Amino acid sequence: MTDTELVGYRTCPLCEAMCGLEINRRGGEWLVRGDRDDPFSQGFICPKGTTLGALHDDPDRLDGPVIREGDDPATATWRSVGWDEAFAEIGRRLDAVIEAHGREALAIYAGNPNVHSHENGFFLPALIKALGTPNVFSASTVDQMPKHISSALLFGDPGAIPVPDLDRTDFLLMLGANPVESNGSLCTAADFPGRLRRLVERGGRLVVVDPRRTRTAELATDHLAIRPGTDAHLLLGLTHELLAMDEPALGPLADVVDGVDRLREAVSPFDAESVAAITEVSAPQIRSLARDLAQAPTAAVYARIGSHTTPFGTLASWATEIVNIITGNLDRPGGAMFALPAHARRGKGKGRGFTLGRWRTRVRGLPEARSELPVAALAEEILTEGDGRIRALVTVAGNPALSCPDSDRIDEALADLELLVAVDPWRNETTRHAHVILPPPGPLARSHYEVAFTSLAVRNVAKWSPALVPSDAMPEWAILARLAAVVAGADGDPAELADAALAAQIDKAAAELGRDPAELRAELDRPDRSPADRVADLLIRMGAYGDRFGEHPDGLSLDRLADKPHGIDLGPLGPRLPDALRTIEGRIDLVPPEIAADLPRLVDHLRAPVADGMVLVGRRHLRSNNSWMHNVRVLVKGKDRCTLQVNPADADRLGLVDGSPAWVRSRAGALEAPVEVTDTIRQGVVSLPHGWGHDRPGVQLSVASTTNGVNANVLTDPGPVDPLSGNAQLNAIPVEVTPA
Ligand SMILES: Nc1nc2c(c(=O)[nH]1)N[C@H]1C(S)=C(S)[C@@H](COP(=O)(O)OP(=O)(O)OC[C@H]3O[C@@H](n4cnc5c(=O)[nH]c(N)nc54)[C@H](O)[C@@H]3O)O[C@H]1N2
Ligand SMILES: Nc1nc2c(c(=O)[nH]1)N[C@H]1C(S)=C(S)[C@@H](COP(=O)(O)OP(=O)(O)OC[C@H]3O[C@@H](n4cnc5c(=O)[nH]c(N)nc54)[C@H](O)[C@@H]3O)O[C@H]1N2
Ligand code: SF4
Ligand SMILES: [Mo]
Repeated sequence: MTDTELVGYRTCPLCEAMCGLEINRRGGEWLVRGDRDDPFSQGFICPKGTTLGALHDDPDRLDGPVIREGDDPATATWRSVGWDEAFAEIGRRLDAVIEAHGREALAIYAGNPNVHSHENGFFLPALIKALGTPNVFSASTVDQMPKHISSALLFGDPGAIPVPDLDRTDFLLMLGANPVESNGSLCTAADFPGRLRRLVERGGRLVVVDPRRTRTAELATDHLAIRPGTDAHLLLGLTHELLAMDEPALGPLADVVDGVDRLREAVSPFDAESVAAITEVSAPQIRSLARDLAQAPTAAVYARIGSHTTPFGTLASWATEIVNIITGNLDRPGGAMFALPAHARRGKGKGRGFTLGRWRTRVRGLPEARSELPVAALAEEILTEGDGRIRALVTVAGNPALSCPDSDRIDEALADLELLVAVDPWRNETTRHAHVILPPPGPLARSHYEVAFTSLAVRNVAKWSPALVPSDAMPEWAILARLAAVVAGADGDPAELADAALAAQIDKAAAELGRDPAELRAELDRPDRSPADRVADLLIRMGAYGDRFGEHPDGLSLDRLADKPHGIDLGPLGPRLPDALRTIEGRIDLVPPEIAADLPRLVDHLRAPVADGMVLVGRRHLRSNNSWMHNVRVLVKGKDRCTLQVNPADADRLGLVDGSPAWVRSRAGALEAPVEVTDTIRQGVVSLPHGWGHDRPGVQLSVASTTNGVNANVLTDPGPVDPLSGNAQLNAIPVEVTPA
C-alpha cells in the first residue's frame, strides 16, 4: 500500500462554492479530498475539485511565455521565450498600435477565473487603468451584470448583493438556477444541494422555476416550468398580488424605504391573468405563490443565470429584491441577507450613489455600466472600420471565442487584431489567436484568499492558504503588474510596482490609525507573502473583524488565518442595513428612475402577442466548468454531454429522433447537434450546454480537442442586450430545429 502524504489545505478556486480541499500526494499522484475540518464545506467536494492536481499537472498547460510565428493558427508555430523577450515584444507591438490609432484602439476582456484569485482581483484594476481605454469588457456581461446594476440602483453599491439565507429560511423561491449542477452562483454555499435537502427536510418549501426539470427541481417541493425569458414578468406578477393583498411588510426597513405608491403604480399592468398568459405559470399558481411567500415565517427569492441572461435581466434582478423587500425578508435571518467578509468594512449608511451610461460603444452606442461595455459588442468594435476601432486586445483568464455570443464572429474578430496578448495557462480557442501568451503558474503554486465569494457566502467565513508547491514561474500578480507597466510605456520590476501600488493604501490606513506608515509596512512586509497577500492582510486587519494593527489584539490578520489552515467561521449572516447602503441619501428607492424608464419595455412585451416557435436555453453539467476544464480526462470520459435536449412532443412534431443529429438555426448561426429526447424539458424549448467545440486548428488541448461537443454560442445573438446592464441574451434564443 502506498503512503498518503498530506501536502496542505486550500479553498477550491474552480467554482463559487468555496469548498475546502485537502491536498495529498500518493504514489506520485495528487489525491484531492474534501477537507472535513473546513467549517464551511465540512468535507463536501465535487468531481471538479478532485481534479485540481490533474489541472496543475496538465502537460498542455504552458510553463512559460510563447510567441506565435505565422498568421494562420492552423499552421503557426509557437516559440518559447523568456519573460523579458515576451514583454519586449508586447511593448514593441503596442507602441505601433498606439502610435497609429491612439489608446482608444486598446481593449481588455477579463474572464471568469479572475474572480477566483485575489492576485487578479487586486492587480487587474491597475492593468485596466494603465490601458487608458474605455474598451473594458468582461464575462460579467454574459453573466451577472444585471445583479450589479439592480444592487447599484437600489442600494447604491453594485457589490451589495443579498444572498438567500439557505440554512435558516422556511421558503426558497429559486428562478433560473441549477445549483445541483453549478453548485451555486451569487450565493456561495459549499454543498448547496445538501443545504437544499435540509431545507426541505426541516419542513421548508423549495419552489424551483425553470423550463427544465433539473436535478435541483427534483429536490424541490414545487417545480414551475416557466416559458423562457419571462422571469421579470412573473416576479412583477407576484409583486402585484402581494401589494393587492396587503400593505407591504417592510419591518425595520420602513424607515429607509421610499416609493411604495410608485411601485404599486408601476406593477399595475402585471395582474395574474396577463402574467399567466406570457409566463405559462397559471394565475391560481401565481396567486397562491404570492400568498405562501407572504405567509411564510421567513422566505427568500433567489434568481440567477436563467433570469439574468435575457433582455430583461436587470428588471428581473430588481424585481427579485423587490419581492424580498415588500415581504419583509430583505436583511433578516431566513430571508435575503448581505455577507460581511473579513476584508470588508461595515459602511456608514450613505455613499456617492451610482451613474449609468457615462460613455457608449462606438458602433451601436450601447451604454457603459460599472465602467464596462457589453461584451456582446466586442466583435463589432474590432471588425467595424473607423476611428476608435479596437486594434489591440488583452485577454486575462477569458475564452470569448467559446463563451461569448456570436462566437464565430468573435473568432473572426480575434484573428483580425493587430495585437492579442493573452494571460492564460492554455492555448485554446481564444489564445490560439494571440501574438503572445503569458501563462500564470498552476493552481497549486499560488496562495489563495477568497475575496469575491466570501462577499456572497451564506455564512461569514475566512481562510488563507499558502502556495502548496514551489514554482519558479512568474506569479500572476507579477504578470499583471508588469503588463500594466509595459502598457503604460514604462517596463519595470513588478515587486517595485506592487510596492508603489500598496503604498497609497498603507498611507490611508496609517492616517486612520494615527500611526507611522513605515511601521505598518514593516508589519505587512514578509518575505513569504506575495504583494497580493499583503493587500489582503492590510484589508483584513482594517476590516470588520480586523486587529487594526494591534488596536484590537484579538482581531483578525493574515497571521491569524495562517494559523487556521481549515479556515475560520465568523458566524451566520447578520443584518447590515442601513449601514451597508451607499445611496446618496442613505435610503432605498423602490423604483429608481432608471428602472422606471425601462419598465414600459416590459409592459409592451407583456402585451405583445406571445411568439410561437422554439427557443434555446443553456444548461450546466457538474463535470464542466464553462469552456476550460474539458482537458481533464476523468471529467470528459463517458457519454457525450453536449446534446440537444428536446421534449418528446416536440420531437414527434419536428421529426427528431433520439440520438440522431438535428440542425439548429438562429439569427446568428447554425450548428448540428445530437438529439436527446427527454421529458425533463418543457415543450417549445430546446437546451444545449455551452463551453464545447474544442476541435479548432491550433488549439493545444490534447484531451478536449478529441471531444465531440459543439459551440452553443454560435447560436446566441449579440443583438438583443439588456439595455441597463448591457448583459447579453444567452437564454430564450429563437431557433428553428430540423432533422439533419
Ligand atoms: N451560451 C452560454 N454562454 C455562456 C454561459 C451560458 O450559461 N450560456 N455562461 C456565461 C458565464 S456565466 C460565464 S462566467 C462566461 C465565462 O466566460 P470566460 O471567462 O470568457 O470563459 P471560461 O470558459 O471561463 O474561460 C476561462 C479562461 O481562463 C483560463 N484560466 C483558467 N485558470 C486561469 C488562471 O488561473 N489564470 C488565468 N489568467 N487564466 C486562467 C482558461 O484557460 C480559459 O481560457 O461564459 C458565459 N457563456
Ligand atoms: N458544473 C459547473 N458549475 C458551474 C459552472 C459550470 O460551467 N459548470 N459555471 C459557473 C458559473 S461561471 C456560473 S455564473 C454559475 C451559474 O450557475 P446557475 O445560475 O445555477 O446556472 P445554470 O446551472 O446554468 O442554471 C440556469 C438554469 O436556468 C434555466 N433557464 C434558462 N432560461 C430560463 C428562464 O428564462 N427562466 C428561468 N427561470 N430559468 C431559465 C436553465 O434551464 C438552467 O437550469 O455556475 C458556476 N458553476
Ligand atoms: S463544488 Fe465548486 S468549489 Fe466545491 S469542489 Fe466542486 S468546483 Fe470546487
Ligand atoms: Mo459565470
